[in-house]
Amino acid sequence: MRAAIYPGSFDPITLGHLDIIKRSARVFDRVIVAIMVNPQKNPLFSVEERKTLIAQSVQHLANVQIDSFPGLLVDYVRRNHVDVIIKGLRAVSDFEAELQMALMNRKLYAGAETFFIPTDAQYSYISSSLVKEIARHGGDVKDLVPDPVWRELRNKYRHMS
Ligand code: COD
Repeated sequence: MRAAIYPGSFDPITLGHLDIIKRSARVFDRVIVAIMVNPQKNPLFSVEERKTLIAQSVQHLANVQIDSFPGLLVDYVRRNHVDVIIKGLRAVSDFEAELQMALMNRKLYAGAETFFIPTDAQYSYISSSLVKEIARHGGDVKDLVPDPVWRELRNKYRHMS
């Protein structure tokens, strides 16, 4: 049984994230989507809201589970016997930061192997922060996020088209 973890902030989950989850679920026996809780960030959605939105978006994927964790990713990986850390890559700029984290995670725990999955080109420009900015200013993000997230953003920003 090969288990992978896909860690992130997921504030909120986007179609780019969902594509990486779907493709990982085809390769690994079990995929854990883990919301890594960073107390220094000021998220739009609470951890519980993010969990619910991810659960609604992946309900058709039987081997995907959702969790949250407030500590170091490598501690979660070690404790839960996870084989692989999945990261999505959109651009060279992602690669620089992700490579640094992959090397640091492996330094902290030699069992932490990171696999990179390139974004699907149609989602390469999507980020949670741009989605939030567009929604906050009333723009439509329907083509960028799963339907449950779109509905929730409309609730939060009622003037959105
Ligand atoms: N297409 C494909 N992949 C995408 C897309 C897209 N459109 N958008 C984002 N992604 C990828 C990102 O590259 C990332 O791999 C993943 O999806 C999650 O993205 P975000 O933005 O939700 O999450 P981040 O980048 O804020 O997550 C950073 C972590 C939470 C993973 C990191 O900070 C972490 O591991 N924190 C835990 C504490 C820790 O261990 N720190 C030491 C790290 S060395």
